[in-house]
Amino acid sequence: MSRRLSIFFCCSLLVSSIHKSLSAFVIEESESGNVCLHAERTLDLSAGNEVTLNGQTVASMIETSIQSLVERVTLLEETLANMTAVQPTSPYVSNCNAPRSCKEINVSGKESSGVYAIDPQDGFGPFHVYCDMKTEGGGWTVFQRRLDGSVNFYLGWSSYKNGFGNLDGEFWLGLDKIHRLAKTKQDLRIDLSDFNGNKKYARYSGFTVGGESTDYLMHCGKYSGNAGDSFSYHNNTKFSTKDYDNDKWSSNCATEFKGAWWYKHCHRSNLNGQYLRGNHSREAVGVNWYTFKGHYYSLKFTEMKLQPEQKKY
Ligand SMILES: [Ca+2]
Repeated sequence: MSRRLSIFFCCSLLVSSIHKSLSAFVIEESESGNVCLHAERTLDLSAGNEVTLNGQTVASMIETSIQSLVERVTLLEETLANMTAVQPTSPYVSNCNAPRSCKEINVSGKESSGVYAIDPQDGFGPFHVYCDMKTEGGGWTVFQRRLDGSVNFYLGWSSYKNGFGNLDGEFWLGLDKIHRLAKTKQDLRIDLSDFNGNKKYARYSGFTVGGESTDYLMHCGKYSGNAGDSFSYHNNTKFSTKDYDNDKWSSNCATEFKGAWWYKHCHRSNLNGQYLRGNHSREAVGVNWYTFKGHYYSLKFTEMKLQPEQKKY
């Protein structure tokens, strides 16, 4: 004896369009265990047989279904045609092979200081920086330089946010980019020279700069070097410009001391101050590093640079 497992109707488009027929199939399992399928009954639709289900002919049910499908496809086509192109949220797709920092470029074998493209791989795209490949092992990304007084540094918030100057000369890289480079702890190195050729430096571990929503809150860690520590005083302060006072003084440090800096109330260093070429009479308005030349001497040369903290490449 065979056992009837199930009965089903098959009315595929193929069957209906080619054979115009409707079949009832039976799956049976024989005593030997073989499963077989055979058409138990086939109705010829093309010959005018009117098979009805729930009072509707099968042919009209298929017709209705196809019509419904056509309407839905038409609606989809119209919707697609009316859609406008949507810009991706990030206009740049990172090149995963691009160097993330001057340190990576240095390690890859480039030993000449100069302008290079780097990409922190954060989805905001590459940009150009000046890489110092000579100082203390090389691979420093420079983000500030004073050199000859050719660039006006007494500028407002948007200028300090976006950067200004020339990477081969005097410049400020911009706080947005500095933040992208210093989201995680960096080594910070500051090189200084006076007009008599004396060179000093200050080094800090754990340098970080927050994003604009934090007003570029800066942290720095342990000092080393020979210029004296004139930056730890500014640890845990926000950036201030002449048009945006985030300092801890009742008045505005940036306008008082003609610069833009992580002022507290107010400063031990003012490397974005006025380029006054050595001694000046008004206190603390020049390119000052208090523990090197005091508050009445404007330095000849400054460079601020960073690289990933104690990272092995
Ligand atoms: Ca203030």
